[in-house]
Formats: sequence, C-alpha cells, structure tokens
Amino acid sequence: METPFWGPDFDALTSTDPEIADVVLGELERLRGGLQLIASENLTSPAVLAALGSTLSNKYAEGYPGRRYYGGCAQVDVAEEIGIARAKELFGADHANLQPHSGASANLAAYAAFCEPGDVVLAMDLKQGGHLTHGSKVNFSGRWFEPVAYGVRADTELIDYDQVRDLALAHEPRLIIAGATAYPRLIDFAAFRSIADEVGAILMVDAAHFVGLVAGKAIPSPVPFADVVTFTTHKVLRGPRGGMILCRAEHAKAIDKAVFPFSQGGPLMHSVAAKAVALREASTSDFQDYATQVVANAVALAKGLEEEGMRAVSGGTDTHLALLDVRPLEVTGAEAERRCDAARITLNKNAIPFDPAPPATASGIRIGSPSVTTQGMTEPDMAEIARLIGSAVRAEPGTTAGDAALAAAADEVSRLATAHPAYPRNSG
Ligand code: DSN
Repeated sequence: METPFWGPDFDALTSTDPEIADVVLGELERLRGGLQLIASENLTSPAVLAALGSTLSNKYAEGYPGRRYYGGCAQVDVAEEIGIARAKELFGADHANLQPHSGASANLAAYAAFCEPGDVVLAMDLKQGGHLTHGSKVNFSGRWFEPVAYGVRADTELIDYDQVRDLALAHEPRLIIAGATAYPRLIDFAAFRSIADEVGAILMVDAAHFVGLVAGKAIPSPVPFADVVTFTTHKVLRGPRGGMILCRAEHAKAIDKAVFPFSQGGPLMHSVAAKAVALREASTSDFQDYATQVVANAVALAKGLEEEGMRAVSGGTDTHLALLDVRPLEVTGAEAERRCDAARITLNKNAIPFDPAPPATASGIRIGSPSVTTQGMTEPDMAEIARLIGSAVRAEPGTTAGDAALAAAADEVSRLATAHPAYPRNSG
C-alpha cells in the first residue's frame, strides 16, 4: 500500500533547505557520538517525533475538544481527548490540561488560576535547586508576586521542612510550590500538604523533573497530595517538548481558563498529539522498567563520581539526577562542564546549596541518567561513564598530558555511545 504523504520527509528538507538539513543531521550525529547527561533531557521516540512532524501542526484549535473557536477540529479533538484520558488514567488525576506550550507556561497558568498580583508565593530558592518560575526576580513570578524562599538544611542538604512551615506560618502564602530542578532526593509531599492545610494555601507541585519516574512507578506520586501538578513532558517522561497540568476536579475550570484564553492562544495540536503518544508509551511495563533503571543508573553514576573524588550533594540520589560538588578536584563547575564537553560528555555546571561561587561559575555539576538509560545502558556502563567524567575533569586542557587524556576519554565515550546508539538505524 502506498504511504500517504503526511509530513516528515527528510529528502524534502534536504532539497528545500540544505543548511537546516545539515543542522538536523549534525545534531543527530552529536547525539550518536557522545553521552547526554543533562538531567532535563531525553531521547524521545520515533513515534513521538512522527506526531510532532505531522500536519496537525497546521490546525488552529483555540478552546477545548467540542468547544473550539474554529471549524475542522474533529481530528484534533480526538487527539486531545485521547491524551486527556490517558493522562488522567496514568496519573490517577481528576483533570488534565495538555495545552501548555512549556513548563513555564504551565506554571504561569497555575499562578493565574489561584493568585492575584501581589499574592505571597512560598517556593524553593533558585540558588538551592528551585526554578526561575518559582519566584526569581528576573521572571514574572518574582515581579508580579511576592516570593518567599525556602531552602535546604546546611547539615543534610535536604529540604528544611521546619523552615517551610515557619515561613508559611509567618507569611501566610496563597500558594506553596514543591518541586525543583536540582534536588536529587524524594520530596515529602504529605509534609507539604499538611503545611498548606495549616495555613490555608494551595499546594502546587512542579513535577517537571521527576514526573516520568512517577509515571513509571519508580517513585511516589504527588497527585494525591497536590491541588495542582504542573510539569514538562520532555524530561524523564520522554515526550515532546511541552507542558501539562493535572488538578483536582474543583480546580478544573480555573486551570482550563488560565491556560486558554488567559495565558495562551491556539494550542500546538501536533504537540498535544505527541504528548498523547508519549503518555501511551509511559503506560507500558517497559516504561516502568525504564524508570526503575533510570534511578538505578543515577545512583550508580553518583557513587562512581564519589569514587572519582567528587562529593555528592545530600550523599547521593533517589531520582534521575545527582548534584556533585567538584571543588575536591580543584575545578569550578564551569571548568568541569567545559572539560567534559571536550570529551563529548554533555552535562551542566550547577550551583550547589550555599555555593560561594557565582551561578555562571558554580561549584557543582548536575548529571542525569534519562538519556543514557533510553540508550539501554545499565549500572556497569555508569561505572565506566563515572570513570570517564573523572578523567576528563582532572585533565587540564592546553597541557600535553591533559589534551591526551581528553582525547582518550573522547574515544572511549565514542565507543560506549556506538555500542548503545541513540536512534539506532532500525528504531523507526
Ligand atoms: N531548564 C530545565 C532544567 O534543566 O532543569 C528546567 O526548566
């Protein structure tokens, strides 16, 4: 049977725009030739990419299924309805909104649903692992609302729940946010719920980083505890770049209105359809095995990096990411990132709690296991990766020995990546 023309056609891109085709191929080669350890990235499936590259990109569909401002929405309605049903089923949520364009858009909508400008919002300090949208002064959240920040304890580097409660009692926030971008441990959602109830606050969980582990049943879910859960769909969850919101039934109308028409116009229906595909993939037992392996790999990687002389913040990890203090190796986070990059290992510098260095330098690196686990790597590979990171971080570029060590590490990285290819040629 002839395949109908539907969109993703690499030959068309090559002939129409060879410059951009080169970029697309160059990025594929970058993924195939190195190791991706950015904790917030993953390698989404060919099925998700197919939905993303489809003609659903053409459709305007302001509104929600059955209540659109445009005709011709019969097909996209089906995609969105399927996606909503899958999200509710997978996470046990009363209501799901798949339209947020990103995590920041999802968070903006959650603020809009529950807060008025000037309301107090209690959230984790960006410098201790929070997110820009959790009250940073350079972001809408810090400019339009009154942020109060909690952090981690200096002795354990775990969230200071006593401080969260004290600040909540003192400032009576309208909204309390649990969730972080650089916190390796499980979050006690029951403790946050109890504090929110004590002060009459709405509890929002920004689950962007770990929601894929929740979907895969590798860690506990925030859904039973939170009024609203926001997240991105492209991290451990392995879907398209985008956002999503789950909430209790009583907040459904407010959330939907806050997404459209308050903060967004037309939804990206190709992305909504791709989110539905990712949710189907995340509902399988294979994905549960994947999520369990993501955690096992992060634990192994953190342990291996400790053996290389780095210090794991909070002593390790329960999730997909670890934060390593690199000062014992007498480098900054920024320099460690650069040296790893030279060895084709992509990770990011990151502030550690109470970091004396500015964010652009930082004293730590953040590593994550979602992508390498998608490539089928397991604990012995993590031990190898830790050794290669150690060797790269200790190598001083510009010296004969350092350059040789970086070149040797890059060769070994390439060998490992080839043995576990990203997007193997038969994966489509
Ligand atoms: N930029 C993401 C991260 O790397 O954690 C969060 O939005």
